[in-house]
Amino acid sequence: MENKLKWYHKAIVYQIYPRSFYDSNGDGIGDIQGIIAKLDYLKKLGVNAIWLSPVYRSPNDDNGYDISDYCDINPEYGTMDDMDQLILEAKKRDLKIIMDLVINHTSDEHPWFIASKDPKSKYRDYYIWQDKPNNWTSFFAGPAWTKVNDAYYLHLFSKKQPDLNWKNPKVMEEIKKILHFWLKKGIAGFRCDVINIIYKTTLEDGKKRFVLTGKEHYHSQAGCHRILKELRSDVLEQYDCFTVGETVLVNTQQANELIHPDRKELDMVFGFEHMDVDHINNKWFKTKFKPKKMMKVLNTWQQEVYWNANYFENHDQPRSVSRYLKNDEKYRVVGAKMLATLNLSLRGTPYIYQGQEIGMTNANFRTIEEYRDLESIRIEKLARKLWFPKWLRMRILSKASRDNARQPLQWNQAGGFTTGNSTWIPENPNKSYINIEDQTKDKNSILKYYQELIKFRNESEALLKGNFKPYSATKKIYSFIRESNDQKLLIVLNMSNKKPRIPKGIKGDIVVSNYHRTNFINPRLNPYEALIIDITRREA
Ligand code: ISL
Ligand code: CA
Repeated sequence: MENKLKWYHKAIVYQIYPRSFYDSNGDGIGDIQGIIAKLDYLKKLGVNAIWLSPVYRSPNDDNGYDISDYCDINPEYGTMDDMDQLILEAKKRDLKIIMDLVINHTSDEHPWFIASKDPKSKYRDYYIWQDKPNNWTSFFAGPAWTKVNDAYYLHLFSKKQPDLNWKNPKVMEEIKKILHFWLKKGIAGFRCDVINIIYKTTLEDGKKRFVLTGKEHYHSQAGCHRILKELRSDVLEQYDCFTVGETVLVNTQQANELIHPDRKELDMVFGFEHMDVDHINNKWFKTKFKPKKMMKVLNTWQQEVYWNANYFENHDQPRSVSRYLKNDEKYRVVGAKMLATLNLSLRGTPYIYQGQEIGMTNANFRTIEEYRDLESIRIEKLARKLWFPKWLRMRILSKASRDNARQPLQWNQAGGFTTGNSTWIPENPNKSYINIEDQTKDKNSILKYYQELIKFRNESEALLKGNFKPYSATKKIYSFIRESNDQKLLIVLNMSNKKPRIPKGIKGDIVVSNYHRTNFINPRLNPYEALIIDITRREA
């Protein structure tokens, strides 16, 4: 493995949610010129690649995850010229661009779908039409079928996101053209949206479930593997690029079946098992976060999966400081640094989501009107129908809504996201004390810690390519070893707000510490303390 590492194994990827990153023209919506304006900021942070959530033409039912033209840019974000300029400016700075590839579904406003409503159209079979719906349910709750005239079409997400029919070879040809279009422009890969559910083997009724009835008919099917192999051999192999799959509901075996190099499908996948440890049944029913459960999942993935895509935040997940820290006011700064240490020292390619590098928090909206995400709005309606009281509905959303991660990035005390006087989604008032400008000046800030940690990682053989060995996983402390030929590191993380004893026998040189620790005289770890200890020359 060590010798086979490619650039994307060593890279750190920064995810941009364009709508909320930086607004260059004062309309309250982030845009491509805004990204160009901030490339130097990203370069200074030290990341190597940028994954852009969708910027394609879209009616924005699901903020761009509903595409109406794959080879055009959403006018709210700019033009194709802006996009070409972004690719060029990024290249000048040696930053790679990864595009979001959403090919499970299109928008219902895509010309293919509009045409396919006519049963006689040659586009009819681009989508999945039936005279009668089956019992499948959508990821956004409710039935997965909607009626148009006398027939029903399948949509695993919103009804404005009809699923493509991957049994139709013409769909494959269309998508190949789109891949070539973008790769020829010089982009370096794709993050492939819900890629493991694109192939529907049968349309029979599913086993009744609390969520996602029907999934056994489309989850990680043989047909999906065939598609991925073909896209790779016929298109992707011709370019220096990589793919990371967003793969819902996969276990480690299924992950390996998608990414093992011998199979020639994807290069890595985002698993969800570590995101599932703080809820029962579905993400809306949050339980107390127990670090040990997370440690167990991470140990399994680290040891069993060929190469991991490591992340703790993205545009669908609540903010990690609000989610995993007992008191995110008191411990936000040390806690964010501890989580950074975890994210950047696991084996695999780390992904950082915009705002994570300054410890941005959940939204704390007070009214339902402040929410923008279609999923949140749907769930709130559903909960109202079920007589959930208002305080409970608001509480559920405040913990689990995707809008928690979608507030504008906080550039300075006034916000600094836009020059206009409104933003498409309310800003977080805590911008006054959580923002990039302040943290650039403060040498103890989360941002500075990220910069230093990234530098350390980029120079560390063990972190870049070493193997992973679990050391201990207790209720509070997570520790593991990363070892390469010439370097051996022990990572020790207190994932609690308590002060547990440092595990016995730990010696070595402290090379990273979020408390400026230089020795082990204090035998207890501070709340959320994180240490990287060089044990190359000592036995731990
Ligand atoms: O957040 C979720 C719903 O509760 C996830 O299940 C999410 O829908 C799933 O991870 C798929 O996400 C991706 O595809 C969706 C899009 O809405 C998400 O933003 C995207 O990341 C449909 O394209
Ligand atoms: Ca704008």
